[in-house]
Amino acid sequence: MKKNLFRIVLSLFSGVFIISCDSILNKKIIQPNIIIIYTDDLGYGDVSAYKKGTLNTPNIDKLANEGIRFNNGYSSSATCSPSRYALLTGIYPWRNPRAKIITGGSLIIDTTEMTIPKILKTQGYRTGIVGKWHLGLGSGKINYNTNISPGPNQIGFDYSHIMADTQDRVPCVYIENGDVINLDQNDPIKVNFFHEKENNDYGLPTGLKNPELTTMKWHHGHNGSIINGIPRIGYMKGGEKARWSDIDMADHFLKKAQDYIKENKENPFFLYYTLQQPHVPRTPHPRFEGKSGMGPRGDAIIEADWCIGELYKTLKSEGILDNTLIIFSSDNGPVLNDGYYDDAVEKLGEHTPSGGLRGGKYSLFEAGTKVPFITYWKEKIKPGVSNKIISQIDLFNSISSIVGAEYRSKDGIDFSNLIINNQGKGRKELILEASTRTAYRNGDWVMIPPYNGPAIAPNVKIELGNSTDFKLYNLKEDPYQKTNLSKKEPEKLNEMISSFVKIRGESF
Ligand code: NG6
Ligand code: CA
Repeated sequence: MKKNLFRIVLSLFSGVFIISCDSILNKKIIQPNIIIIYTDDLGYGDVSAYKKGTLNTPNIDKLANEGIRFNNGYSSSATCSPSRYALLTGIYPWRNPRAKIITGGSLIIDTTEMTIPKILKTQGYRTGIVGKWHLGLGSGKINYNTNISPGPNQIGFDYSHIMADTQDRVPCVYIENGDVINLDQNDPIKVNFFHEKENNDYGLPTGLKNPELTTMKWHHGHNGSIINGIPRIGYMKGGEKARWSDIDMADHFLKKAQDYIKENKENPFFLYYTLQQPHVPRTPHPRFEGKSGMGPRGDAIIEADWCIGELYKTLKSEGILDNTLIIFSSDNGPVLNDGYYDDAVEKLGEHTPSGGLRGGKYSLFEAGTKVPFITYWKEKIKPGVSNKIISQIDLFNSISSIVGAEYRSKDGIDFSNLIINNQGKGRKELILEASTRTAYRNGDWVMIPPYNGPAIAPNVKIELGNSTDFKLYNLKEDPYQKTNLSKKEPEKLNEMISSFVKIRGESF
């Protein structure tokens, strides 16, 4: 009774609806450990289970081949912060004007909002995040020299060990439960960014002034403070002892994730393991250098795959593999040159990060948001492939259902039956987002409205989906979006526009 009252009060505050709905597991409530493994900028074709090619990801493939490989799995957005917002809240990112790529900004999840870790806490789970956060911290200019709040610990995580934004943004330090690790109070951290009034490089070397001091050269953006030879987005002073080592980042996060698993294996736990690869700057440990033959981007993917294999081994050696549901995906599609000269373009060879899909990161075309999406649960999930449409936005409702909780977000759908039993329908329709622009998928059809802006992003050289006309594609016949059918199929186009407007509103 107390618990129910608590839930009702919580739901009133969070605006999340509680509906009575049976769990897919026929009311038998089970509490598997749940791990979401989330990569950064990994494309649909970067996983060899999706696209056999020159790059091999045996550990991710194992999850895909022994679990369910979703061929129509989507992130909510073609960039990071909005996707991560939607994943944790089950709310479309375009509903939240603050859900844009964050550079030193405030927390974009309201502390009263319901989140996946909060749901799991109501069911007695321990909850932790290890890796990239990128959902903002604090509620104003962040002071890294005191406990930083609100952050992950205020939106449902009992434990957090994170980098604040991205590996290419300052401050280059790890933050555990709100405190910068190894911070020396006599060497306080100061940070500011190009967009801030201060715009102060503290008189320290930058990529712009001192390119000779960089070991990785910037191509566009990324010409602020030089940390470990890498010029970053923004300026940073102090915190020398707290700075991360880029080449050790993968090992660092892996170790923290493994420790968390070991410490919490007696309780049901949730781990949100958010790897930094293959986002820029790509800094695989030297033991992975040259392994892919594709330069640092390929090597970083091999490193990420290795980390996932090691995490898997830990689950096995701790005896909890068969009681752990693993969900693997990526926050957005792939990009090659995202701001540094790192041979990603030059050494790509035959590899197709998007698996041939049109576009990439930042794009409204398929490759922006169609990403690897895998669910794995040893013995419980039968190996299979699904062509049903599913979005990361659906994980909120689905996870809630799996653990027998009744929270449902208004934008998500409970696909627990699909995720675990490979049964039931997928989504009929879905709004896709890229840098606040939106498109619409319904069944096999995709409609992209007209948007101003360059057709191809000048630096990253990715087709963004901007044009003066409506675009309409039938993915069944044309998965690579080569033929715009908007003129040939005016009725279909109108039908798509009106369904889109119903969800999105007129002001898309
Ligand atoms: C962009 C950065 C890009 C990357 C991206 C965020 C420039 C020119 N580009 O602004 O390098 O950091 O933000 O990527 O600075 S995401 O995957 O976290 O969304
Ligand atoms: Ca990303």
